[in-house]
Amino acid sequence: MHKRLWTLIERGFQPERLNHYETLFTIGNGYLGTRGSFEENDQPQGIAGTLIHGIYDHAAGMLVPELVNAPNWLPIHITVDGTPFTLVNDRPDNLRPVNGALLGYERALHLDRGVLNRDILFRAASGSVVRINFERFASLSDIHIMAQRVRVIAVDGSPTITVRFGLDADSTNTGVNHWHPTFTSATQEGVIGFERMTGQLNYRVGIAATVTDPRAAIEGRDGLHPALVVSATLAPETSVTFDKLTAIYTNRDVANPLETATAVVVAAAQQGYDALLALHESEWARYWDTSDIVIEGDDECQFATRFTQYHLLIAAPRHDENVSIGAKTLSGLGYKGHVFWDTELFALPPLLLSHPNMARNLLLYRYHRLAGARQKAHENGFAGAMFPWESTDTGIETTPKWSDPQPDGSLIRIWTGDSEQHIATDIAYAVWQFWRWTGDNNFMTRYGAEILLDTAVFWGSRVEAKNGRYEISQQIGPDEYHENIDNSVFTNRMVMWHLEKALVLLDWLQRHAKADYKRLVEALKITPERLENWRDIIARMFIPFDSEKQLHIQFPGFFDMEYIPVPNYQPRTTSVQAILGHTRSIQTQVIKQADVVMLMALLGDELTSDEQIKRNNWDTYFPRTDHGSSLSPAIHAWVAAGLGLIETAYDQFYHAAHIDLQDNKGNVRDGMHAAACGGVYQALIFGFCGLHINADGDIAVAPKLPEHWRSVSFSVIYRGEKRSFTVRNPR
Ligand code: IFM
Repeated sequence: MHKRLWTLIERGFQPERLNHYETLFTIGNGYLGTRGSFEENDQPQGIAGTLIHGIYDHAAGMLVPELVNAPNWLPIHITVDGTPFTLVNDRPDNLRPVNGALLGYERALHLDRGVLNRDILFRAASGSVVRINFERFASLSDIHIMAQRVRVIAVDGSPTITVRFGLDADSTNTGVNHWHPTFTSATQEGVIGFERMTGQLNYRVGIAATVTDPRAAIEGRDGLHPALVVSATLAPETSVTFDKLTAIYTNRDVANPLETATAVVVAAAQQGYDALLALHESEWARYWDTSDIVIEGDDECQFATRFTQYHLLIAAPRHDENVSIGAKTLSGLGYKGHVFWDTELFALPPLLLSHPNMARNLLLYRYHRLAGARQKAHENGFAGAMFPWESTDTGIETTPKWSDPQPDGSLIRIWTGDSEQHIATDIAYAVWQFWRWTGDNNFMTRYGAEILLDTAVFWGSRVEAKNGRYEISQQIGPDEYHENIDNSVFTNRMVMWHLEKALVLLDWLQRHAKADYKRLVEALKITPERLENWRDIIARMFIPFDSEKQLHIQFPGFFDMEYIPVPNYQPRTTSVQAILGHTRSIQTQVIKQADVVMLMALLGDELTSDEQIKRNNWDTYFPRTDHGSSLSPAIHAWVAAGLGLIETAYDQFYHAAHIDLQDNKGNVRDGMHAAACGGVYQALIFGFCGLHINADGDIAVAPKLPEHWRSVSFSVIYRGEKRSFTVRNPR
């Protein structure tokens, strides 16, 4: 195994990339994610963050709830002969004679085993030189345990070192406090910790830590920053190693989070760091067994692909069917931890094919939130289930109505929560795909069918019988630059697809699961009139199409707007929308992200099997697309590969795979782009490798690889069986 192709490395401290790298170097285990902040916790610009799935709070004065930044379990402060180890000192403006000097720095995130290392060479004011190795992981075998190891080696001199292993209860969401002022402290000997409660929703988070060294003494036990402190004097060229273990529970897990965390961390200390690490690593090996994709002939894309899949794996809940993956995973505070269509159409498919149970959890999250979706439908005067555009723990609509204040103080109305209604069908699409690929009838009859059918009931009540056909007004399609338009071809066609599948499903239920059929038909009031209405909608839904030019029309009136040749705006470091300004760009044909092209990706030949129409759509919409959203390039790569436009597909794929690594949009500080990560997988597997279910119900590949790729190897789980493929480039 080439370690290089599994390791993200930062050579030399790069303070200008501090926040970007905090995101990239995130570790996690599907329960929580912890940004790559430093143990010494003293970077003034740093955004430390541990986000735990499901812990949302709505602070006073905020428009919507957000994931809460949990207490910081990372702090480890080291002094060498009394000189505090810090990277801040390394900045020329901070250099004071009493401080030490940073002589070397390297950080490595091992994607194969979910372990983060940082190696430092540091000279104290006394002249002693030490090497410090930090290591941390969030255990994948016991998701409540976090482990840190610090090793100090005397390189020159005989230093006395003091290490303060702390916990920090004072965390905020970049200044917004979500914590109730009172807290409870741990009382067990050798253990520090506390329990905090969120201010609005009363979620409780208990955290307990210990150090596996009998000399460790407790300081500040009853405060918000308790610590365990150890000192040692090192003979030249000797070393000392300390292990700090932390356990975290919330009242979503157990009734008594602090007590449980305390008991668990004590037991973990008895197991010891090495045993915990070995268990963690073997779980990671199991993850990669079905998640790894090997690309021969392109080391750069090989690494970037692994990097994106690592980030999906650490964000995906394994043991919880009541949480889901937010648009920015658990690696940053962007989009406030809210769940969008990014999950079902982008992040879920890789999990569906490699770890179906995790995909199942994501769908169950929606199932358990049907009440919120029904509430939204009811409040808007519709029947059935209308899922929210942005979702949190409650499942009610949590899209803010207004933006944060703009530089001039103005607020912009956000319409997506009102009008981006295609989310209902996106979720139904994911349910359908889950059924197709897993063949899990049990899931479908118990859960999936209710989602797919009640969202169909919603659409039946939502579409408008107008002009002798069915129309849907006031929509936002995937292209969010054009708001509140009528008859988005994406939405209308997906609704048609949705109702078709609802009928197929009902037919299947009637034949194979009679009791469930009866239960659902009664509960969801799927009357013969309703079914007749669905058939009529399928027959007469308005699908905007230019029969002269033989292409789909994104929405009527789209081509009447000003044409802007997007490819001419190169090279650019910002979106065309930003260059033209909001007011002008919405009156042009500039598209934010794959829209008709998204429809082509999702429906393939079901949209059209006519190669000329496919090509016309592509030739029309690709040059109009701004890729103002990170969701866009991977979908273009997928579709371009299918069309045999391999060079373009590769460019788009490369772009998608590096969105976070290269921080092209300058916003990775706020977290990883979950959808781009999921899109990379789909572009590779469905696009370049052409994986599909064939007419015989088996899976097959139809590869079209970039010229310089020798082969791609991957495995998927199809109907409970692991199937492995290697596709080769004939050239
Ligand atoms: O869901 C996306 C949307 O498609 C584009 N804007 C960002 C959202 C969250 O990633």
